[in-house]
Amino acid sequence: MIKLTVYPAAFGEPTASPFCMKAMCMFRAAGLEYELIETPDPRKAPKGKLPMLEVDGRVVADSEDIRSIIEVEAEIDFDEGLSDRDRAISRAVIRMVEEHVYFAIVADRWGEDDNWRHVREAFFKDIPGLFRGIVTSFIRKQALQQLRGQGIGRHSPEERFERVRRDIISLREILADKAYLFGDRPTAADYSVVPMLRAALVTPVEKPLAKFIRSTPNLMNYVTRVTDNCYPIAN
Ligand SMILES: N[C@@H](CCC(=O)N[C@@H](CS)C(=O)NCC(=O)O)C(=O)O
Repeated sequence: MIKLTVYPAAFGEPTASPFCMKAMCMFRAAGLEYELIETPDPRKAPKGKLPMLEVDGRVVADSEDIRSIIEVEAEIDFDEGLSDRDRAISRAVIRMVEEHVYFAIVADRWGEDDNWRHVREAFFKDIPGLFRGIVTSFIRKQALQQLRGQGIGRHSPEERFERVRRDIISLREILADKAYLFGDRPTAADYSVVPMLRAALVTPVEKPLAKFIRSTPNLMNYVTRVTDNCYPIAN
């Protein structure tokens, strides 16, 4: 049995992580059986991040490699029927949301004090009260250092929003009036983009990024469509 390890639910989402959500959507789309394991602690994962997958004695880190495993195991191609050009755009879109939009969301959540209070409560509630303050301050500091290293942490909230606003406009234009990013059926990019848009939307204290997504009707309808049709069905 394939085992998928993800973060537990948070902020009304089945898992706290958009990458874990992407993996769960891909499993649903592939119709593959798997055992879901939840942990708040990613330290045992090969790259210290989740999701992580275990199959035939192998441990696979990273949702991109998990995608490849799912496609091989289920003998499917999530992007079947897409032209080479659309496959290339799909890859670029996935990179944009996972390597740019994602970090803007992390900055909104971990960098801003109003959201950080909620993040600390939601993600670290199992740490005993006595240590929680010290441990979570340390983890937050590390996260903020990573944001500086990545680059987005060097921008002000206003600059950050302006950069990510252009990404959302790109998504709006690629989607246009289609049901899914590349036509009338979901493909790999949808499993990556919608968990990321939802992560912005469910961030407890609403930031300009979420407001902008909310004010974009085709994207909001798309989020609802993908959630209804591609998210794992609750037990
Ligand atoms: N490229 C990875 C990114 C996964 C990722 O960033 N996961 C985050 C949660 S959303 C994580 O586990 N972070 C822990 C850490 O950075 O310490 C993927 O696609 O799976």
